[in-house]
Amino acid sequence: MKILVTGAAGQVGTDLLPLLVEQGHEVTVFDIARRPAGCPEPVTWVQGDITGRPEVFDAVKASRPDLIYHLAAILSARGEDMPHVAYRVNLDGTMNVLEAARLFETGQVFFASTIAAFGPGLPDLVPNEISMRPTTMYGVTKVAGELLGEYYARKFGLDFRGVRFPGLLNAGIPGGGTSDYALFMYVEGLRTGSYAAFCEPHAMIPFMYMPDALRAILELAEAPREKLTRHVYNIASISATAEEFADAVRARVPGVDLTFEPVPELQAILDSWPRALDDTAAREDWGWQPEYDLEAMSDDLIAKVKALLVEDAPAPTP
Ligand code: AKB
Repeated sequence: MKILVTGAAGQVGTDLLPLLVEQGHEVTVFDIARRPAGCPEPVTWVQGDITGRPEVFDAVKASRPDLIYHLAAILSARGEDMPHVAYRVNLDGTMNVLEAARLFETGQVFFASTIAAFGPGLPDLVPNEISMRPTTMYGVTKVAGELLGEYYARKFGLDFRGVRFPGLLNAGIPGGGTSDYALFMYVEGLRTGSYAAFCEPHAMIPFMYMPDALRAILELAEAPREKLTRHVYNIASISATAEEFADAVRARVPGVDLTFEPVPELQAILDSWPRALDDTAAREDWGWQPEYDLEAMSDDLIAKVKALLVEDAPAPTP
């Protein structure tokens, strides 16, 4: 397939690209960032701004993708620092992608939605369909993105699909998310031996290990359309408190010093998000099944972060 990935230099895209290349797809990237050193060779990298309609149209026109993975976004914490930029990147960017897909007849658009599309006051286990009244600019733009995609599906027959990602953990460095405290416990814990999390120990939101998230993306894209009863799905795997994450790291990294220095604005964002998602619809419609719980993820992630730290270590002087 011909695939275009927007925002491919981000946390999800960085791990998705090698998988797509390995599967033999012809991959084009559209990202504001320059091509990074480790980008797989066959990928065509177009540096551009998702808010610039002509640039997006040109990239889609030139690459004529069968499928667009639309990952470009400003995440929650950064979005609160610059709400106008978040609005433009997340909402105008999504509109540009949908319109390009319509004009140049892209078969399918995958949309990265999020737990942040939900707002406060919901049940502990949040179902796929429920009132969505987020309180962050990131959440507002993601709900609007879901609705725009559904509009394009209804009005123009676009095959629009998406998942609501929990906080994601992988060995890379995330950028601007409020869920990042969990990953920093692993990365900073291993790198420097200590980390002070910006949340309360009892903070609890849904999380997922990146290999599960990537499988969800690929499996949903491949699912037969007639099996899908909606466009956007909750997916879930790990729901643990920040203290439980800290304990999982402490059990594996002797002597690590993990503490909590809550930042009220960030804790308020976490408090506005679901504690856990009900992913029954994804399980029933396309067989979604996570593989990693907190323990399995911690074992695997710690090994991966350690390997990266060895790779990045300065070469010993002769
Ligand atoms: C964030 O923290 O903003 C993201 C998300 C939960 O979508 N990781």
